Amino acid sequence: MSFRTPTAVDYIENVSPGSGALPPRAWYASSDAKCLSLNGSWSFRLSPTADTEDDAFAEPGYDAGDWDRIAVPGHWVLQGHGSPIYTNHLYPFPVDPPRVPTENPTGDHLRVFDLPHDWPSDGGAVLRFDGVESCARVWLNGTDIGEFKGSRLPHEFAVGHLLKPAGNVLAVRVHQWSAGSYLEDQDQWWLPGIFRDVTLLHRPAGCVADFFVRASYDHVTGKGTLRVDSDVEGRVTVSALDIDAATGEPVTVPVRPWTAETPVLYDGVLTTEGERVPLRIGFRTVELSDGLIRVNGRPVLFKGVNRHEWHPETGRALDLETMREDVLLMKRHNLNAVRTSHYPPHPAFLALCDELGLWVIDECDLETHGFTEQAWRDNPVDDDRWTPALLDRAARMVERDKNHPSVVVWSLGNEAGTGRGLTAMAEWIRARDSSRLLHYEGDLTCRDTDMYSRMYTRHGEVERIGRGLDGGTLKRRQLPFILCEYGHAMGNGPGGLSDYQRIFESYDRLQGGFVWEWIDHGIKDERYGFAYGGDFGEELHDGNFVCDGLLFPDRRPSPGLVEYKKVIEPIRFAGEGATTVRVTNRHDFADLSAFAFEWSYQADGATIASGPLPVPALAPGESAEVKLPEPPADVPDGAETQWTVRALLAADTAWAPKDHVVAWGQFPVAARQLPSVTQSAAPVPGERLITLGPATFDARTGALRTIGGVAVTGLRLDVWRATTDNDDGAPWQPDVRHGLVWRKLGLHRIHHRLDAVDLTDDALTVRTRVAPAARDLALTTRYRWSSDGTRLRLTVSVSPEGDWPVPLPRLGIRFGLTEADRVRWFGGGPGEGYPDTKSASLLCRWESTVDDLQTPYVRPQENGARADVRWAELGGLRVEGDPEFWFTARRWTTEHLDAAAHRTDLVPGDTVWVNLDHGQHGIGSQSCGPGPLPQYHLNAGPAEFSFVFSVAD
Ligand code: IPT
Repeated sequence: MSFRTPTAVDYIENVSPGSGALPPRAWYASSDAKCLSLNGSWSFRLSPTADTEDDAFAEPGYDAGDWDRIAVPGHWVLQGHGSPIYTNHLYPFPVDPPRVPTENPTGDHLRVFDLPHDWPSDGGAVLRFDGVESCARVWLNGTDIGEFKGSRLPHEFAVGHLLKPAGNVLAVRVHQWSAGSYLEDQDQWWLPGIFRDVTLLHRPAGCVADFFVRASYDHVTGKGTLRVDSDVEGRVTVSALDIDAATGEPVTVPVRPWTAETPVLYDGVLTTEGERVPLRIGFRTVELSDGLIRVNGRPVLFKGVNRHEWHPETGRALDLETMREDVLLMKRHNLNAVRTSHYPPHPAFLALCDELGLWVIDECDLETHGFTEQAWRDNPVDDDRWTPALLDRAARMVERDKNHPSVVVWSLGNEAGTGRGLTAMAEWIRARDSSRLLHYEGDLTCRDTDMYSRMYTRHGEVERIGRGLDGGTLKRRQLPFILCEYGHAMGNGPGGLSDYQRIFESYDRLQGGFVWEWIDHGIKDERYGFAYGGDFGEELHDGNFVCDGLLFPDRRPSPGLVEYKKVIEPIRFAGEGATTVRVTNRHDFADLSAFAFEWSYQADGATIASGPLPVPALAPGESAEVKLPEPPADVPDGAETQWTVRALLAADTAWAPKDHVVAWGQFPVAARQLPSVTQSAAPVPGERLITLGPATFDARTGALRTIGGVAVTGLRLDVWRATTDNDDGAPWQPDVRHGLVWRKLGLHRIHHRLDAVDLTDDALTVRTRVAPAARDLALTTRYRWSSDGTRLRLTVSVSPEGDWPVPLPRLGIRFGLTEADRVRWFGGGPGEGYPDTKSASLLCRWESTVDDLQTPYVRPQENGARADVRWAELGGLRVEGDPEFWFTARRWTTEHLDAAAHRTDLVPGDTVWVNLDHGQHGIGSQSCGPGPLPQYHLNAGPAEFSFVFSVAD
């Protein structure tokens, strides 16, 4: 005898995309047909399995009085019912497609609604779900109208015949797991629920069903051709272009083209017998020609980012303001492209990309990454039974989004291996829409694609690809190259962006890339501030790998975004001596007429003069030598001087106000004079203390005690940093993972042996041997103190003993100060910078509090170093560097920082710990890519560096 799952729930494990839904079509808001949002508070009941409860709740009259309430759109696991699960590529259930676990959290959603009084009694109606994870079954007024899968895709049902003026009962049963889950193995939280809008649309007789706006641009003639194909005949009008044409009829007129830099949209109307539909038309032509991706005849360089939909409180249920904020932040940080990793976003996001100007790679809701664990055996994309589901997903994306000018590339999905299903999707898409290009990364032969795309490829290989030396299939060799993911922005980093950009700009074949990723998917959490994988007791999880964005979860830009903005700025300044600056317009389409330029002149970091800089309205790609004014005469003697030039918006734009800084450059004039201290004071030994100039030292150990009365504790050599995610690296990285080796060597538990305290006429010298237990490696370290009576100079000399197999994390000194709060410095700022992340570090005088120096990485780790610091003042002390140094100050020790798992673990102590570093190891991108390039390694070798301490004014 055998028992079976009741047939009523068979649809969950069925490979078919669903039943009952209408064919996919364009997503639009009608000008005149009524619609009713069904978003809001719904009744909700959660069951542990798909069949715990029967479907009686769908019947009119059912009493759901004792149910909970839930916000729609929303995810129930973020509203107190069950918990979120985070896995990168592992399926959080046994892999046995298309079967799913018996434990299948199932949310019954119920909403009773009346039609508005003015809802027309004629015509039909459509019920639209914009996104439900992962499988839903729907009843209206007790009638089962169908079920569907495809979480981030719209599904519509014809419901006109079922509607009543009042008391309509909409019942939706949502299952967390379904056959569809096998196609949705994206690296993100598993978040079940009705997470996008639910809308009832009136469909008047003679209304528009589906339509396709085809608006191309001929860059030779300057004319655009518009043709709107519509299932229902009608007329198309565009008043600004004097267009009044029948649907299906092409019209060619002079137009201004749409580009991401110049997003010109023409308002039009599609009128059928029953409805008017507003159109926002952008004329542009996307093509692959001569091996390059061209828009309107010109190759484009993608300066992109991968965007998942994320809000720290509502997950993937985003409101319009949040979507707009994303686009504004992207534009303000010089991004020009977005890959909608790894599913089509809420359609309103694409409308914002049309309006504000971003190139979009629209990616299908498809990833089967977990099959890599079984060498891709049983991969649904290579199994014909799944092909209808794949084609359904492709069609739902293309039909929904086909009228967005910003969408220039369709992507088949992400990390789904290879297979016939992908080819079938590509063939369908090409047949339906030949006006865009195709992307898929997972197939090295590029069988189905128009571009060779890779992820996390190291710099050297990208350069070889740029030179065309990478081999591959004949087809691949003829294609342009993009990095659909690079620069893994997990924690501190990514490093090496400027080096990538240099390579992209050197070879035509390289058409840019998309940094991984836009925002940390941290979940707002009372316990931790922001939670990540494992914080909800998941049996399988991938920790903070879900926090790898250029924005913190609360959308504050991280230093990575500031760095990226600088690296990709569309206007470049190069200093040519001190009298001229070379300005290059690196836009692909726009001239420089929208920008104002200014110069300023700094002496020791303080601006002493500034003014406008006349720059011609250079065409894209053009450069000009621009004369700088006479430098100011009243420069203090011996001051370090420099020019700073900036490009600002000359007027308000749709995405930033006038004076928003788009690009800048700095050029040194007079070099810095290094601090010098005459060694005139002699150390004076006392019973317990030695006095030297303004300082006292412990007579036995030679340890510094005070400078000018300011207590200084624990000053000594420091080589350890709280390893970053990029130091620790990802397990699959082939290269040495420095963070692991550092810890294995014991660099976090190093001993300082005191060998000698020597007093001479002009110095106090302390000799030590700095080494970890169990190792024969050491850094012989000498601290030499001298003074002119008021200033105190420390020279640290370090020589490595033994064979150091890896670079050092950092090399410098650390010490503790009490009562330090405000910090002033002359050096790089305002934010942090490390050897391969300091392009955006602006040389200037800065001020901050110690707290504001901290970068709030969701998982605490090394952060906050200011680069190229000449001098810094805090806690009553001033320190000058010979040479410049890296400056860090925090209210906890490196050991505390290293031990912390969340920001809430960091508890300020009484002491401010200061690190003055001669060197820092680079950051790189090894949390999912290559480590720092060799030129950013802090190799162990003999080193000497000095600091001059004095009492701050
Ligand atoms: C790559 C994925 O495409 C992306 O979704 C994300 O997981 C990213 O890595 C890492 O954060 S896949 C990786 C194994 C190269």
